[in-house]
Amino acid sequence: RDLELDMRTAITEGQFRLVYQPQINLRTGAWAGKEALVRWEHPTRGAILPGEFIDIAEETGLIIPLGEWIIRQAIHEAVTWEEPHRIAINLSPIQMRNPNLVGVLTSAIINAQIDPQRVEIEITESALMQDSESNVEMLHRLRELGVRIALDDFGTGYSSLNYLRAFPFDKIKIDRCFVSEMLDRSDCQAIVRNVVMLARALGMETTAEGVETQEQYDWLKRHGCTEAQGYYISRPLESSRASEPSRDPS
Ligand code: G
Ligand code: G
Ligand code: MN
Ligand code: NA
Repeated sequence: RDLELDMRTAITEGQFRLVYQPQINLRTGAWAGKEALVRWEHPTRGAILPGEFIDIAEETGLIIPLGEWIIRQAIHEAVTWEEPHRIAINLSPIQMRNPNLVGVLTSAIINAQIDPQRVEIEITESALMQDSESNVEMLHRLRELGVRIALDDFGTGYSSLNYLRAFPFDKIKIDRCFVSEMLDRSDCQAIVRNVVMLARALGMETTAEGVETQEQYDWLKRHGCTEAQGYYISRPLESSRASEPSRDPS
């Protein structure tokens, strides 16, 4: 609970920063976008990963001011990059229920003069599970701004297929747990292959998460997955390095 108190001052004291993990286009080998991942540089505890503080931020409501800072910062940094890659921003389910969300995104986009098509919102299945009707309505309002919408951690929630019917996502992110085992387990491989086919049939792109080896990369490319993200392509980078020229790892 000490973390909660510390978090309240951390935003104003500038202790949060964003790192960016590249997503590569598997057809062209060029970087297509980057996912913003928040980091907390705690004055005495050192680096704290989101796994340790996002839950607390959600329980205490601090995710609202933190989430606003993340949206503004990610868009602000993305326009400084040499190449106009997409910027993917994770949204917590709590943020989805904040009526201010559309206003925050709109003003960030207008202030930075970024093409809204460069902005991609990542939401998880759990965001849709809770109070799904108003969340789907929020997704439509976000779509009206011109931003892209990705379904994150696909396959780890409940009744996933229903969400695909409820909203036309631009992209499905295939969860790391399937990708990391797909070459060793035929069940995981069948799931990845069929999610890619299903997405394509629905006119959605796919990003495989947690790609760590060339074998996984090649398999995904061969099977028509659109994009890949993971340590094999690149670890998350500082913003200043996130604008380095794209390169095909293979
Ligand atoms: O950055 P890391 O690889 O440790 O991320 C761990 C988890 O924290 C992931 O599930 C990721 O989606 C989440 N996370 C990282 N950055 C953000 C963020 O900016 N906002 C939200 N809501 N979640 C984030
Ligand atoms: O839930 P989400 O997909 O947003 O989480 C992203 C998290 O996954 C981040 O914490 C990031 O550091 C981590 N990550 C990114 N690429 C890899 C990878 O190739 N392998 C593993 N084990 N973790 C990864
Ligand atoms: Mn994500
Ligand atoms: Na994910």
